[in-house]
Amino acid sequence: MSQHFPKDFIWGSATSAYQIEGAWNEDGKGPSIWDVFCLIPGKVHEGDTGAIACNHYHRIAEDVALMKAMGLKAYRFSIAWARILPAGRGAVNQQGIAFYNKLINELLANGIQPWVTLYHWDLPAALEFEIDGWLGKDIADVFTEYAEVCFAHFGDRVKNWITINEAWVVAILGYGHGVFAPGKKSTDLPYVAGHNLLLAHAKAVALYRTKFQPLQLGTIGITNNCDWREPFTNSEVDKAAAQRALEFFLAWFADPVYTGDYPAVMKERLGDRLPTFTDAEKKLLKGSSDFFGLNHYTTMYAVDATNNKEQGSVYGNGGLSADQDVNLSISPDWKLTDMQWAIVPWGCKKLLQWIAERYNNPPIFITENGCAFDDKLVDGKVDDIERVAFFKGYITAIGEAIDTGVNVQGYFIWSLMDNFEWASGYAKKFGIHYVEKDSLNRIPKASAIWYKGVIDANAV
Ligand code: PNW
Repeated sequence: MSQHFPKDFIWGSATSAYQIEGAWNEDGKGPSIWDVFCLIPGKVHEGDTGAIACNHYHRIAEDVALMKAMGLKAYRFSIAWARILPAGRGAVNQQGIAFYNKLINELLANGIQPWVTLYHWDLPAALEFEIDGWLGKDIADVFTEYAEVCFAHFGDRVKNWITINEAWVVAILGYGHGVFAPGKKSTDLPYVAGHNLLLAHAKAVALYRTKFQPLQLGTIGITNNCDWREPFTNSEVDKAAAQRALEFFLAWFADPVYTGDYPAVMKERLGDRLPTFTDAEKKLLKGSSDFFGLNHYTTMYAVDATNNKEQGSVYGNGGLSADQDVNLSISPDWKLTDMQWAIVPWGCKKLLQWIAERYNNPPIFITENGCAFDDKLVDGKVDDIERVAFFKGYITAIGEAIDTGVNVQGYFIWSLMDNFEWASGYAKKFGIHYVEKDSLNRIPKASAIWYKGVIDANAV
């Protein structure tokens, strides 16, 4: 499998601040919407919170040592906005700056490239109260101020920036289904939040490009998530349904970044529920990503639901389905992870080809791919056969996509360590190293050893 990968392919692993750091109110950090959301009864499985999580805040040295032992060349993490700006804007918390300086320096000292996400869902709570979070008209500018603080303090050493992680999840799960912070349930607000997330991305990139990139010489982009949608039959209506589902999922956020505007199908179906960009905003958006960041986990079949609205009106894993008239399903033959996400490596290959075709073969970095399975200890180690099989399947499929000309340049496993899985709490385990919700254990997994083998085999 290894022969498909270019020699300078980036092999890494990823995490996010709220899911691993803990130290939720230490050293001057302000509360985020996830700190608050977790305290609301019924929102998170068994009332779990990220207050301690993997305690990464206090374990930088040993966690970076684990990365080094695994042979990682790159580590994707996110900055907790409220550690840097406790009230979301205004005064900078120097202890927050010091924490990320220490992490970045430790990574570089160990030959690991930092890939930094500015926003992985932990909005400072002050901004939710004061300016209505991602619904507020000023949020894009406030995000850009925060981004500037990060570029100014870390950009001398950080050369890979990701503005927003998964705007789809923020918009649909945070403002549509209400299952993620800030917990709003609405059919219209996801499109408003999504609009502001895109503008925040574009403004931060414009600032980086004018003020920092010429000297710092880094790259900047956005990471979107998308499943593959396979037409359930060969009928024209099902093929169109699958295409529509992908446009409502991925093109919603990728078209503006590559073409300057939303997909036609969204404009037609949503009418004035979809905000519009001014000409200046279109210009700012078009070409605003140096690379295509993709998080990919699973595949579903798509069926046209135009004449079957009672099923289509239930939202599924694809957004607000009533807007799309698409019904989703999975094959009983597909194996599932413990998240109940189907394991379909060929879906990953098809999605990569779809992106290459629609967006003129951009450099793609898979910034997340992975699976949840319970850990069974054998002689003190996790013999995670299913996870090894998952990675073999997906990495082989990615290699095949590269063979057909798709420009994939990197792959980050989700996640470096098992962590706080948002509304699912600690119930489902991801990643390479196993962490008890309140203990300090990191136990090696067979998949980590296997992944090291892949990295070594592809070493430059
Ligand atoms: C991503 N969905 O979340 C996030 O970037 C990670 O923080 C998270 O731990 C990981 O994937 C695993 O869930 C998603 O409903 C959450 O389609 C939900 C969905 C997709 C991605």
